[in-house]
Amino acid sequence: MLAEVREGFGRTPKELPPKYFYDAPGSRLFEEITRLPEYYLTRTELGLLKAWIPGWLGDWRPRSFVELGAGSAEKSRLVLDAMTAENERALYVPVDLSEPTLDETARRLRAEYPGLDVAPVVADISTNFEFPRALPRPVLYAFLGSTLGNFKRPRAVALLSRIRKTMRPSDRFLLGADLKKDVATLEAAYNDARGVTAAFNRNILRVLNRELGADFDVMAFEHRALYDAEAAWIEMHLVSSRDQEVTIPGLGAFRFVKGEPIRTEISCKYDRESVTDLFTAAELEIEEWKTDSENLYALALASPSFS
Ligand code: AVJ
Repeated sequence: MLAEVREGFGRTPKELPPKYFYDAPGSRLFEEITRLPEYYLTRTELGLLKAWIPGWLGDWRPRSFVELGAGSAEKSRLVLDAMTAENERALYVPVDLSEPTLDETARRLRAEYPGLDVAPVVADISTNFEFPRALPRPVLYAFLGSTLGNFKRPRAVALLSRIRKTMRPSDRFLLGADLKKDVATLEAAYNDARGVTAAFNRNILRVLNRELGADFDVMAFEHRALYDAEAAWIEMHLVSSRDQEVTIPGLGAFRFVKGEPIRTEISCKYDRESVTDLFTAAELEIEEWKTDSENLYALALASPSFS
């Protein structure tokens, strides 16, 4: 963590990796975000999963489900229901950064689904983590919630390629992707009226204070979220509300001038063309592309391409 913060704070503007949002309070704040009226992503994705998963998994019966960034696995139940519908045994491999979250998820799901084997993997998917290979086939890999959007193109392609390398012809990859749309709708989703996203954003400074002994004055940074239409991503910033100095033990002192931002997150927005571009670079091809009636969000189901 210290090395990553050193690297991010060496840039202009300063940056922090978004994975550090999700300590226990941060994960609770994120859950709260998913229920906000402005944050259409989670409920729209859930609607799409409800509409399409039973049909997709009825014709093609996966025996393993590997989910990246599984978290509390709420949306995963739709897939698990379909996999265990005919009393078949199934294997669920939730992959997440947070061991306590995974333990809790595994405990609950084992109690709820008697036919399900749960084999959680604690891993940071943004690094060179190796996907498990010896799994009952076919395998459904999924990366939901539009979390791929936290990665710029090279790292998104690298992650997809690592998944692709473990895929056999009968395996599939399911992606949830937030779509490009009008700026007002996008910015409102990251600037909610109740200020939950602001609290979520600032929480990353509390994480640095606790984990690294830094001395951020958390309330001296303002939340900001802006859509960059050219890059097609939302950027979240924490903007220094005055000239100030922050000390991070092991890294030294950092000066902030009034108005200076720390970029804490990018959240890429997609269309069918940009998803196809990422998939093609990773040797994946779209088999199904489904959007909601308002074109807010998409599910893409992909197979390995052999060209
Ligand atoms: C979990 C990364 C998909 O980018 O929409 C929510 C995180 N940040 N509100 C997103 C988030 C601010 C979320 N992802």
